[in-house]
Amino acid sequence: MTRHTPNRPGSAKQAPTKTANGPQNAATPARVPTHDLARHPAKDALAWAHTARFYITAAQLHQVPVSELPEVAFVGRSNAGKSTAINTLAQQRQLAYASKTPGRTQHINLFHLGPKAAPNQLWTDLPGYGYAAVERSAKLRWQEVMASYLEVRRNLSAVVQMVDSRHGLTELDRQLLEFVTPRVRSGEVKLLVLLTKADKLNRKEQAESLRKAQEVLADLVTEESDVNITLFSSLNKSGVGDVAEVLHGWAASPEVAEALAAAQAAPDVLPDAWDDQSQSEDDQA
Ligand SMILES: Nc1nc2c(ncn2[C@@H]2O[C@H](COP(=O)(O)OP(=O)(O)O)[C@@H](O)[C@H]2O)c(=O)[nH]1
Ligand SMILES: [Mg+2]
Repeated sequence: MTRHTPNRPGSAKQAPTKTANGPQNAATPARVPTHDLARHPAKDALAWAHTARFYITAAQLHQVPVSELPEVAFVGRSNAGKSTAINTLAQQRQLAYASKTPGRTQHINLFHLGPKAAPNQLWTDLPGYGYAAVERSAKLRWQEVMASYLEVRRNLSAVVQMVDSRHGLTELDRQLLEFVTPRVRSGEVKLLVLLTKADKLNRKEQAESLRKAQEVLADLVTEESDVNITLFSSLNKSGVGDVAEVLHGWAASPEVAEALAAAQAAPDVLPDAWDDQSQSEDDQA
């Protein structure tokens, strides 16, 4: 299972390396204790993903608390397999509500990851879009929630978009991406596209699905951007370890997470300027 960066001829840009637990540079002789050498990044990442716990649910954007934690927004058409993918990544059966009745999860749900005392990432499960039976006014409201969420969340660090590997990126998927395109291109927001339900395709169809998605996303790829695509299956667990590793790589460092937790516990230690700034940005929103 490999991840793919869309068409960048000659690009040296690499997916996150697997040396997050310490450099494994050939020039540096291995003097690390054996237990460190035995660490498996995917295993660590899955253990980390398993810490996901429900934080808050909101019916509207303004109810979502301001946060400085790196936030990963999970988006996708209804029925793309988003809830199942979140549950699979967290290795929990009912973290995100998975349903056979599409279009029902209309709230914004947030989850914390990392140590209890110092969370290091937020996952946000945004309402699925494009469910045919939803009336037009509801669809418009949706788009508004989505657009404003993606625009207003200052701490948005990445978007994980779930796309059914059999259907590829639809018009609605592309419209959603437009809300974040400038920030994806500048590298401010990272993008990871999961081609879900890959178990339903044979090898050839999987390759074709990847190729098509790469073609669509090529437009978002710049020197600064961090755009990845991977086949994913909650059923046979393909891509799960890789995705957990990528998400883990986007978590705040322990130092930052602890500083944020301390600031949360004693808000008055924040410099005044921070308050003023967030106030004025909130007012504009
Ligand atoms: N074969 C297969 N089915 C899946 C997979 N992931 C989800 N599904 C099914 O797709 C349907 C929609 O999944 P759900 O997670 O509720 O989609 P959501 O609307 O995007 O949250 C459900 O019937 C799931 O059982 C997968 O990896 N493989
Ligand atoms: Mg769902």
